[in-house]
Amino acid sequence: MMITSKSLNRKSIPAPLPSIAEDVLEGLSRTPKSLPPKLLYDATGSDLFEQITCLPEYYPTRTEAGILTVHAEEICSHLRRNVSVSELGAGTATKTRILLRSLVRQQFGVNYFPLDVSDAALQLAKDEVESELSRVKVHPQLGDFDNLTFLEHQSPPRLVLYIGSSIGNLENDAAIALLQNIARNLSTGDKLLLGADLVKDINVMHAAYNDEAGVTALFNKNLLVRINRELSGHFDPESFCHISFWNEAESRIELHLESACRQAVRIDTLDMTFHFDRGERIHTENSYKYTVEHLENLLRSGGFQVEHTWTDPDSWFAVSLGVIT
Ligand code: AVJ
Repeated sequence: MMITSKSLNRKSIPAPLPSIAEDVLEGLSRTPKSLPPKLLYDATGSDLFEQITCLPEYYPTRTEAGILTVHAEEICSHLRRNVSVSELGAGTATKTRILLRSLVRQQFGVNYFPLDVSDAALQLAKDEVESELSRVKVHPQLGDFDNLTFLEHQSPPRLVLYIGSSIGNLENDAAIALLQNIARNLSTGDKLLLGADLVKDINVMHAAYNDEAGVTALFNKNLLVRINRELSGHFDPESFCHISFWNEAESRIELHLESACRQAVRIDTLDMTFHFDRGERIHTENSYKYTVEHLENLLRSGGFQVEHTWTDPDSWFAVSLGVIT
């Protein structure tokens, strides 16, 4: 049977998350080929990303963690008592614990709602947060950012965390739309803490996505391994090269998988064969880099008023707090 976009309609799939079939079919049918970055984060991909965050070249995680550590008390002083904390794309919530530690010092208890597409990452987040911080109750939310109504169901005041420069995966319009969607599910006085990577020396940015150990290459190629497993695909990951470079005009790092030869790849579940020229690429991820001004404007376009922005001494990363007025 030929699987069409229509027969893959979300509502007809009884799985807890939509199948990746529709995204893969659409992305590989396009010219140039592309796949949505959220597909990088299956259990293996989330684990590989955790490894990336520990690489010597990958500065964003430790730079942001530094900002949160230095300014935790000050950030928490902007929050009201009994705040409900949720996090978009929480992963294993390692950095979040820095904030939660300060928060429980000022509060009786905290409800924490981490949202992620990886069940494995959520389980780890719950175990690690609850074993360290007995006054934090973790309520894992499995899903992507399409449905943010869980925010509305929390008791106000609310704090939404969208840190780690995950917003950098999104083009400007999509980033604004997401912030507006967050804002729609919040009310006056609720806040958003947004972390984003800043434009800096090109060599520093380049090295972060072309690490010596090759973990980023594995992370990128895992997308093909995932398609093989979940959609009975026949990709040979070895016949694709990890490519990553700075796109100055777009102010972003791009990740691609480049076919090392002319080849045809069948994906059984889609009943499709995709053709690749030698050197043809699949665009797998963008990682936008911002100026503080751009980041604050993004928050404003999303419907938030900027309360404060914190950066590290080198201005490599920024964490900005917005409020709904
Ligand atoms: C999780 C999107 C913030 O853009 O730096 C890291 C993803 N990709 N190395 C980033 C990523 C390759 C990461 N974000």
